[in-house]
Amino acid sequence: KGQKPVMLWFTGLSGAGKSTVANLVEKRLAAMGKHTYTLDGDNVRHGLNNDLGFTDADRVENIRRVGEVSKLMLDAGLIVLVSFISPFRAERRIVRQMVEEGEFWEVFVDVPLDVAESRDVKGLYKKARAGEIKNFTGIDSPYEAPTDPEIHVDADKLAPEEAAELIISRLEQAGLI
Ligand code: GGZ
Repeated sequence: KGQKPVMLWFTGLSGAGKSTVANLVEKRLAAMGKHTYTLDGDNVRHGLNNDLGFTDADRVENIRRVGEVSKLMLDAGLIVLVSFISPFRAERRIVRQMVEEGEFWEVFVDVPLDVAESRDVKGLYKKARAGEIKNFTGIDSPYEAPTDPEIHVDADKLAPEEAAELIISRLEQAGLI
């Protein structure tokens, strides 16, 4: 039945579950025979963006480059899953404006800061609180929550599988897959 290209732009705090949900969505899409690519810190910050850190300016540049690469992948016809904190509203808006109407879906993976911090899967919040990591999102660097996301995942209440299911069904409803 084919597919239409779309950018699924996952945004949210460290530890919110962005990559977990994005990976589950990608698995589901692959099983349906759809062509996808996932961009995240693991495959971008160690390569293309290994010159960038976590100052505001570096995060802006990180997102700008990721947006440009995602757009190329969109042009290639892929469903692109993009998973970065992308903390600044203005940067997310710039990426939205780089593509056609309806091709940018903001997916807000929403957990309260105290929940992300209490999970602290990688121990990064603890380090940030101790001052061992500077400019940590939610601690001493801002996170600007989406005001009007295409999909709002209440990741505090939904299991990752349920979140993935929600996203897949919304893509089906929109006729993109
Ligand atoms: C936030 C940091 C920081 C600081 C390292 N602030 O949970 P993780 O570990 O695996 O994901 C976080 C990742 C964030 O990188 P992004 O490229 O998504 O950020 S942005 O979109 O803002 O450019 C975290 C780790 O890198 N990390 N230092 N100071 N997250």
